[in-house]
Amino acid sequence: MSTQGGFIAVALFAGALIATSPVSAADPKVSIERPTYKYTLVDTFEVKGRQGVVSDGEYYYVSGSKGLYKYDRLGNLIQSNETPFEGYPILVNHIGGIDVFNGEIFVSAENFMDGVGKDIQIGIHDANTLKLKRAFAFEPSSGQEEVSGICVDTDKRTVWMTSWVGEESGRYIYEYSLDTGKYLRKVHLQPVPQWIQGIHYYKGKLYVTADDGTADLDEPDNLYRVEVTDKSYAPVIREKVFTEVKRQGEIEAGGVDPKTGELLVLFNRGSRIVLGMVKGFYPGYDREISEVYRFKMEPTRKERGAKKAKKQ
Ligand SMILES: [Ca+2]
Ligand SMILES: [Ca+2]
Repeated sequence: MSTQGGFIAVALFAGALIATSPVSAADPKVSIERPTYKYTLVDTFEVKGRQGVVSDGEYYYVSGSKGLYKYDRLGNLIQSNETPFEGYPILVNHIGGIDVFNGEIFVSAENFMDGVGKDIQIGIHDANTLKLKRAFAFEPSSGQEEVSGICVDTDKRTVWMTSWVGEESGRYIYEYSLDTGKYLRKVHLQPVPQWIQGIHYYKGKLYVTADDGTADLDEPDNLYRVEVTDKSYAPVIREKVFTEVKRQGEIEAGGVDPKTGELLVLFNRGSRIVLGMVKGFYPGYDREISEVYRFKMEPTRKERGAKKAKKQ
């Protein structure tokens, strides 16, 4: 019986290898077509900012289009910076997603006007004061025309940025040196998620959130995993469909809490968004509600291994 089971398992595994080989040349042992984690909703809490959320394990940091906010573990607002653009070397008026690393908040900042971002900068703020410490300008020759999200690859010490503006700009994610701010390269997403709003790095992988579900039609937004290597392109795999939200709206940026291993994602609901701008509200709403959703993450591969171990 066990031999037969083993034979079937081997045959299935071989089948999986054949099926995935054209897209998993980087590591043929791993099927890249499946989600890496299973996500279970824990709870939600309302916040002031509408752009992104991250955690350093001690606090939650939230970005608004024109503000930075710090919340304690219970979801109480404990600090705000509503003049976050003070000190930027080039004028900016818009913040997208953020990340936090080593006591510093990495802010995706730009001068956003008429659907296009100009003078993109990586603003590095003190996590204690929320004030700007230093800023790096982006490289215009990269072709990036807007910045919606940012994250730090803490292993490679690089910074990644995304573009919400599509076409050529939105087809890539853009990598910079964490230490010098130097532009390194852009990586072509295959396929390209629509309306990318955020990016985060966790345990060797990059993930992007995409506002690709149409709220008017009750379509959910999605999280995608990007399998980056040293190649100029990277396969994109759907990691999660956000069907649990209270009302379909706009997904924004998120990240993983390093202490709890929970996925944090910011969602906006209630407002009708036309071309990136709030244009009135849905029935039953007189304001836009921004909430952080917390999801428990369990590795899908380990889970299968654990179940097998129990049976034996
Ligand atoms: Ca955004
Ligand atoms: Ca949406």
